Amino acid sequence: MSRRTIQADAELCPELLDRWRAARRIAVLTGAGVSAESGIPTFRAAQTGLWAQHDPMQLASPEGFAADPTLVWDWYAWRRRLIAEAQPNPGHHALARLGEAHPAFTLITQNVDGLHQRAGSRAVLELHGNITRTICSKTRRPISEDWLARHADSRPPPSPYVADGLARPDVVWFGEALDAAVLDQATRAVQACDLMLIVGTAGAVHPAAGLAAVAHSAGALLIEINPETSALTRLADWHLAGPSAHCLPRLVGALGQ
Ligand code: BJW
Repeated sequence: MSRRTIQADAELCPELLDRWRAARRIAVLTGAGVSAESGIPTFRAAQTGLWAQHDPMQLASPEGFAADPTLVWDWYAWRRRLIAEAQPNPGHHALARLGEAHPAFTLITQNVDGLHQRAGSRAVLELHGNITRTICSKTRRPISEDWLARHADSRPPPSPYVADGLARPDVVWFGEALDAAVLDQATRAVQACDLMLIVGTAGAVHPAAGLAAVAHSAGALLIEINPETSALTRLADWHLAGPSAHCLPRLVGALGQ
């Protein structure tokens, strides 16, 4: 249980806004819920989540890719198309405004869709990579769009670098390590922040979810935005119980940003 729950349309209490205005360093952790209102399915929603329809270990693990690379490539190609057609929503735009307005602001995302950047956020720490980039499965070197277009009849295309390599999305699958430099920057940001905003994540996947506990242990105020409770709600000082495309613009507007 968070210490206080505020329903989506209830008045934002002055204490929360005062604490926010007093914050010197802000860190934000976002998850799939932020992009839900852009039409991108989340992972763990009971009926519509990606993992309700597909086995995560088949589609988002090195073992799954080795077993059936075409299945995995086609699934990511479908998601890339969905993301290319999507637009950032008012939640993404509100976070971009917040980042502009605040001198010490770090946006950490688990999302691979690039919608924060398309909304104008800069220096986004992408913990789980980015679906629009493609790498070699063996060397992890980047593969160009030109190479992919020239080998579009292979699913997946071969690697330009090694004979036994294949093209794969530059995302972090289960059992794979996150980029050490990105995780280190994120960890330092949450250790140093005095306010952490956690938006649209179930808090089920580590080490990303553990960042909330790091901020909590360091004494930061935690505010969660999520229509449901999550594994992180018990750490939150405030839980704004509503969709992020509604709550984020409201909060940022109330702060005059
Ligand atoms: C709304 C909303 C609206 C809806 N507004 N909100 C410690 C404990 C236990 C296990 C582990 C541990 N440490 C590591 C592990 C293992 C594993 C793990 O965490 N397993 C758990 C699931 C049990 N972690 C890993 O394997 C990680 N790697 C690792 O630890 O490596 C160690 C290593 C070191 C050295 C060498 C080698 C290895 C890697 C994890 C990678 C996760 N990858 C994925 C796929 C990315 C690519 C892709 O997109 O296909 O990342 S899985 C998936 O989950 C994706 C997401 O980023 C991630 C988190 O999901 P998220 O964002 O929370 O989404 P949902 O759907 O779960 O939740 C959505 C939320 O939004 C809900 O709460 C809704 O209510 C809410 N919502 N509408 C606001 N409108």
